[in-house]
Amino acid sequence: MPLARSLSVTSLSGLEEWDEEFDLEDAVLFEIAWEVANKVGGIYTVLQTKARLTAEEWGENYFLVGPYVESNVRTQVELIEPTNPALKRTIDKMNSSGCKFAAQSEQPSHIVAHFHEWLAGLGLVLCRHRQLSIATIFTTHATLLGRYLCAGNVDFYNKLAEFNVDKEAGDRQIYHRYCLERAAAHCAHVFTTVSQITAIEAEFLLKRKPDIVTPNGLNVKKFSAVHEFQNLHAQSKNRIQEFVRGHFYGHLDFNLDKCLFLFIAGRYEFSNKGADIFLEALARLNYLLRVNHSDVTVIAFFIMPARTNNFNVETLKGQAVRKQLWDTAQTVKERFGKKLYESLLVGQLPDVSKIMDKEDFTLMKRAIFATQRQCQPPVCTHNMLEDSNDPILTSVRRIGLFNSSADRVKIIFHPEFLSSTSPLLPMDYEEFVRGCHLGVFPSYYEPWGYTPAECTVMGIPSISTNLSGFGCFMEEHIADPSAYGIYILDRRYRGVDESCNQLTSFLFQFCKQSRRQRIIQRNRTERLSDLLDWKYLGRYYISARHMALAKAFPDTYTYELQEPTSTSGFRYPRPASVPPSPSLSRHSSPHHSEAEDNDEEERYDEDLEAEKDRVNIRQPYTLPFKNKSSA
Ligand code: G6P
Ligand code: 1S3
Repeated sequence: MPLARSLSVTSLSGLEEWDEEFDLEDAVLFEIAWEVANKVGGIYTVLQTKARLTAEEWGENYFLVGPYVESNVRTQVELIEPTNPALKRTIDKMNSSGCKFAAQSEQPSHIVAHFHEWLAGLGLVLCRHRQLSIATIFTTHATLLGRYLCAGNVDFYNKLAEFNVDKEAGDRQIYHRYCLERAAAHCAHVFTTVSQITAIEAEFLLKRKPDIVTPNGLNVKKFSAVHEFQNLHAQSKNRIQEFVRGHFYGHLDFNLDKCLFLFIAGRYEFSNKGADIFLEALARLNYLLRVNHSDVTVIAFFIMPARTNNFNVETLKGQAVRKQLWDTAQTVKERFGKKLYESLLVGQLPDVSKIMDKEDFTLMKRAIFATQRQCQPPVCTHNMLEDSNDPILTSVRRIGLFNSSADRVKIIFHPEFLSSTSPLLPMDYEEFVRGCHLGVFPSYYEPWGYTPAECTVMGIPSISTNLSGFGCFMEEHIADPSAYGIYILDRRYRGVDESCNQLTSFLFQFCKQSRRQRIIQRNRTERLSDLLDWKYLGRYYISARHMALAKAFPDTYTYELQEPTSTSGFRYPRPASVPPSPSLSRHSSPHHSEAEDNDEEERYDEDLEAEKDRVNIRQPYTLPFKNKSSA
């Protein structure tokens, strides 16, 4: 079915509006990436979360093309016959003669092909080389050279203009891949990156300035009641606490109710993702909490996959011991309840000194005996294949955080992505994040950074940096990010040691918050989620496609360049109950009463919602794009 749509078009700043009839008739959109139904990293999340919005616009003319991985196809793909006859013939032809992107022979009038990352870039280069009549877009989610240079010991951002890119790529033996990436960027009708910071990087390393920045969004799940996500936090936190009870059996000498759960998660790039400075800051935090006699205990989780040989025995034993204690308590409780019931039946109050007999005590003593432990609770939950060279474990050995009783900061390294079927910590990633108090992502190289964005939409505060696309985006859109639980670490203008001190200070301030302050802060964090919704951010992708169509088919489409600048868009003002002094703005005002705070926050919420509607943050959106025929 040809698609004809009428969209109401509004500029980002909300200043200009016009209605434009345009139709994509027989236009077809292909998005091609290695991570289509194939989870490797963040690109999978981009495609998976954006799919619904794109399908709403393109309907059955939207196709995702990715690698055929049998296990993924079985779990993530529903096999169907294409309804479009031209496409069916094309696929049949490809199947029978090997993979030739057969668009030449069966071409609908207007094709947009959007390629993600260098791995898919070859297709784009071939499309242009073979002069196919296709509008092409290339999005880079990180540059190859940027990633490699940052992982080494290089002052990357200050040296951007000076790198001899060919030599650097050659030295790292990635010249062929680098050439492919650069060729795709240059061949594309429209070149995009996921953030301003990566746009600058691309301009220097790939030698083309991106035409438009396409920030990453998420599918935001809105709850009708504000307290619902807070309840989810409490439920998930209980489950993490259960795990901690098992992991620290025999050493549970800290108050779980005063225990804060911090975490870092993602691809295991030790310094690019900032695990190095997080560990250093934890060591400093441990010192501060100890000298200040704090009753807070911090448990920092590292969820980064590494090569392992499954869970280690001590960790599994911890959960088994916990389970055994639980079962013992249930058995004694049942025996106790039965005796109590029988006593009441004959009209007597039980003799409390006799209600538990010798057998009960033996059961309990045996269970307690099982919690005796000679070793410290393990830092790592798995048997690591490269234990002695592992960067996290090497750092832990250096800073000496071995989960001892005296330490206020404990470390748990879980070198595998989380799963709800795990015998150890049976939670999926989303549940785990909801149960934590703070996500810590002090990345040095992070073109976007989905992890802090995911925290935000779940109402969990996070630390990111001004070298990450997400951190810069939030800095631009929020007047006082830390008041909303968005802590942005300065890694751009400070040395490593200074950044580490700043990170320590963020962590220490966070530990000093009361439960009430944390609850208020989570409410504020969650308010930011509209900003990260594809409903809002999808407009940049729409714009990129229109731009590409107009460049490839100038006789049919026109596109008036009106690039939206994020600064001209929506900006969250400082929350109501935060005092104006920046030095005090990290917490909600301690001198306000709870009732005053709540009233102010509610009034603020109403104003904020009205403002979001005024600048059209929630509406479907497209840019000035015309079909020549309808112009
Ligand atoms: C949510 C729940 C509260 C709970 C609180 C714990 O807000 O609705 O019932 O007390 O979480 O917060 P905390 O920051 O201490 O985990
Ligand atoms: C890249 O994945 P990464 O973790 O290697 O793409 C992601 C999606 O655009 C982005 O969020 C991340 O910063 C990049 O680094």
